Amino acid sequence: MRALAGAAAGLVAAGFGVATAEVLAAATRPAAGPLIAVGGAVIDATPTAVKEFAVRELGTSDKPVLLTVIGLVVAALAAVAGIAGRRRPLLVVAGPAVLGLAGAGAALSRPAAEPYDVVPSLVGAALAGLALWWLLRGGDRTSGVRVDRRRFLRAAALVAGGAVVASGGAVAVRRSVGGARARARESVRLPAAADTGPSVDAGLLTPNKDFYRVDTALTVPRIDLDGWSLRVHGMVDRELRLSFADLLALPLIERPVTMTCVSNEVGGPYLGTARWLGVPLAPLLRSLGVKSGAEQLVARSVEGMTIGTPVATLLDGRDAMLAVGMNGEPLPLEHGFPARMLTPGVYGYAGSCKWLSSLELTTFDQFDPYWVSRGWAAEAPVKTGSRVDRPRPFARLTAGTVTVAGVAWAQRRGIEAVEVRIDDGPWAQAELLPAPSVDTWVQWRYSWPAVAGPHSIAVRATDRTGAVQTQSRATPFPSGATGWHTISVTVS
Ligand SMILES: Nc1nc2c(c(=O)[nH]1)N[C@H]1C(S)=C(S)[C@@H](COP(=O)(O)O)O[C@H]1N2
Ligand SMILES: [Mo]
Repeated sequence: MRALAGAAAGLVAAGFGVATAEVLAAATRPAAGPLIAVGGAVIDATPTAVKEFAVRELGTSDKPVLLTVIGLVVAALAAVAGIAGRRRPLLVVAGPAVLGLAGAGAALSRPAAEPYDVVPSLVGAALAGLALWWLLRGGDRTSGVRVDRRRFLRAAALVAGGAVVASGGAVAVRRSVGGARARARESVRLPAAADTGPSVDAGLLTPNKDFYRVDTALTVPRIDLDGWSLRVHGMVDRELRLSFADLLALPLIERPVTMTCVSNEVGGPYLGTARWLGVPLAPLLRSLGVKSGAEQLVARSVEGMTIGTPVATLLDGRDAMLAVGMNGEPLPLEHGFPARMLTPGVYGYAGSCKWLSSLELTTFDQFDPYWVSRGWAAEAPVKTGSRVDRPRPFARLTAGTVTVAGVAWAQRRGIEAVEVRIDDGPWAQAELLPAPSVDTWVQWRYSWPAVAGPHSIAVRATDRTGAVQTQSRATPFPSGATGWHTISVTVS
C-alpha cells in the first residue's frame, strides 16, 4: 500500500474516532468531548505570556484558532500512524491508544470532571483503532502489505461516511440541547429592580452584542436552569442554596458599572459599560453570618473557573452583586447566564465570575484562585485609564476643527478631569459628559484646531483623589497596564 493511502487511512480512522467520541459526549457530558477537553487542558497549561499574546493578537478568535491547531495536530499524528502502521501493526494500536489516552486524560483534568468522562475518548479511540486495522490490514492477509485498491477505497469511503454522520450527529445534538437552553433563557422574565440607581444615558452604555468577552471557556456553558442552583458555603454561620427563582425573589438593584479586563492594553478594547441587575451581595453575606477570619470569597463556575475577591472589598459599601440582568435582558449566555458576580472597581478576573455555581468563604492562605495561581495579583483594583476613540489611529484628517473623543475610567474613585496633548504642546482640558456614578467610565471630548502635518494625540485622566494617571508603562501582567494612550494622525 502506498504511503498516501496509509495517510488517508489514518485520517479517516481518526476522524471517525473523534466524531464518535464527540457524539457520545454531546449526548451525555458535553465537557467530556475530546476536542473541548484537550482544548481546555491546553488553555490551563498555557503560560501566562502566551495567553496574553493570544488574547492580544487573536481576541475572541483565539478559541477557534486553538481548536483548529488541535485538529491539525491530531490529523498529523493520525497520518503518521496510518503511514507507519502499514508495516508496523503495533502502531495501528499505539497511535489511537495515545490519542485516546490524551483525550481521556484531558477530560479527567477538567475541574468539574467525573471518572466516566474518560468513556467518550476511550470508545472513540477503540473505534478509530478498529477502523484503521480494518483499512490497513483487512485485505490481503498473506502479505499484510498489498491491499486491493478498490476494496480499500470502498472501506475508506465507508469509514469517512461514518465520520461525517457521527460529526453531523454531534453538531445536531449539541445544537438541540443548546437551543433548548437558550430558549429557556429567552423565556426568563426578570422582575424590576427595587432600587434602580442613577439614570443612564443610553449612549454611555455598551450594547450587549458589542460587549467584550474574555474567558477560558472553549464553548459557552449552556446551563439547564431547572437543575441550576448557587451554593454559598464555607466560613459562614448558615450555608445557603439558591435556585434561580430564589435569586429573583430577593430585592434587586440595578447599577451602571464599567467592567474592565486586566488584560486590556493601553488603548485596548477590553472594557465596557452595562446596566447590571442583580442581588446585592453584601446584605446577603451579612445575613448568613460571615465568620471572623473569612478573608476571601471564592466564586466557582460550572466549568471550573475560580475567582477570588477580598471579603473586605465586597463589604466596603460598593455595589457588588450577583448579576442576573444586563442592559435590560437576562445575562447573555456569553456573559454568564444565569448568574455572575460583578464587583465594581475590580478587574474581571478578580471579581466577576461568570456562570456561577458556588461561593465559598475562605482565607487567602487556604486557596489560590485560577489566575492567582498563575501569578496574577490577588487584589486587583482597576487602575485609572483613558482612551482616544476618535479619530482612529493613523486617520487622515482635513485641517480645521477636529473632535477628539474617548472614555476615561477610575472605578470607585471617579474621574475628575481629562486632558489632551497634541504633539509636545501643553495639556488642554477636555470636556466631560455627565457620568451616572464613580463606577462608570466618563465620555470626554476636545475640539482640536488641527493644522496640516503629522501629529500625535495623547490623553491622560485625573481621578477624584487628585491622582494623575501615570505615564509609566506597565504590561497587563500581573495587575493591569498603565501608560498614556497616544495615537498618530495625519492632517492635510
Ligand atoms: N467563569 C468564568 N468567569 C470569568 C472568566 C472566565 O474565564 N471564566 N473571565 C473573567 C475575566 S478575565 C473577565 S475580564 C470577565 C469578562 O466578562 P465578560 O466576558 O462578560 O466581558 O469575566 C471574568 N469571569
Ligand atoms: Mo479579564
